[in-house]
Amino acid sequence: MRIFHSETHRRHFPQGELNGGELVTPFERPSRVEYVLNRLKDRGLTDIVAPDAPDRAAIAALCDPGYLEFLETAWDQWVAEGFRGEIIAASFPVRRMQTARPPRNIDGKAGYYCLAAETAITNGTWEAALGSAACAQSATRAVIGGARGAFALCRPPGHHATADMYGGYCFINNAALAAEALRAGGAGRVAVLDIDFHHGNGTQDIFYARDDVFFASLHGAPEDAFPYFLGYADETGSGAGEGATLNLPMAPGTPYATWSQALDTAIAAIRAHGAEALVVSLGVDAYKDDPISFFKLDSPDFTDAGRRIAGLGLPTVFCMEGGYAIEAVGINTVNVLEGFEGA
Ligand code: 6XA
Ligand code: ZN
Repeated sequence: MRIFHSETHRRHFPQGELNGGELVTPFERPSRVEYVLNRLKDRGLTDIVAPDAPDRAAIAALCDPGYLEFLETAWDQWVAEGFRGEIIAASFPVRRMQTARPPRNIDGKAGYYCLAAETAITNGTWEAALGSAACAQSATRAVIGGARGAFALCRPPGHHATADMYGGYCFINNAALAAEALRAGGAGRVAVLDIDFHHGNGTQDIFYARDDVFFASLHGAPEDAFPYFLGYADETGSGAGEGATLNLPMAPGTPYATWSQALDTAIAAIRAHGAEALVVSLGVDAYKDDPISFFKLDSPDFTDAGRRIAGLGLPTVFCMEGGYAIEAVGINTVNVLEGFEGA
């Protein structure tokens, strides 16, 4: 399997994440990638290459122009304003406020374009997000070119990012870029299968009213888990997209026996939808020892999940999302890929 990895991810390394009222070292940190790379190499998956330059036009087609301009210029504006810390949004356009008027002030603008305050922006965040997007784009190109599967080792991740908001460690929605590129590459219908512990609110939002991109997500129930405000089972799509969103929220303590049934449900729905290509939002934070999640998957379960996904028989782009049990992140990620390859 061809693997795409950009060194640029290192440029995004905020020092602080707002967690439980403290500023802690972010769970989403550069070393995650090293663990995945080391495990890939240990297992003989050594076809690891740098992506092509990002396709900026495709990113512009996916995202709101004001949002992209914000991401690209935020750090310089923040520094020019005289702020000394990292960009952490603190004011948001919530219920009964103005949601269509981005402020001029950079502190206000950050809140306008942010959906969750744990995620800091620093010098280099934009470049890292572009490099991450480039990995997804190059992996998709490989699949369009005939590969059965390709792995984009995306960092920062993407599935919480909407067309105009960052948060949950995400800035550009890599899985959505991949899905759009697969469509443009000739697939009539595409599916995004999100197995990260957290609901892929950004991906759902981007495709909610469309029937050409099916979205299925297995995740911690919104009553109990980030991102809290989306991912209920009764969100099924709107307009032409009615029926093309499938949410499978699960309770704290969910074991693989239950999770794998949900996976089979998602797989059956993807088959029924007639998808010709697949994007997997590959987070491994459903792992039992993940520090910020509450499912109980063990490492061999990820191999089994990869095998089941391969059963769809679809050309597949894997995009890295979350997973924070640092040493197990490499094992669990590569287990999914090996399960897929071996099937
Ligand atoms: C914020 C938790 C963000 C979780 C991000 C993630 N308290 N998403 O892993 O998949
Ligand atoms: Zn996650």
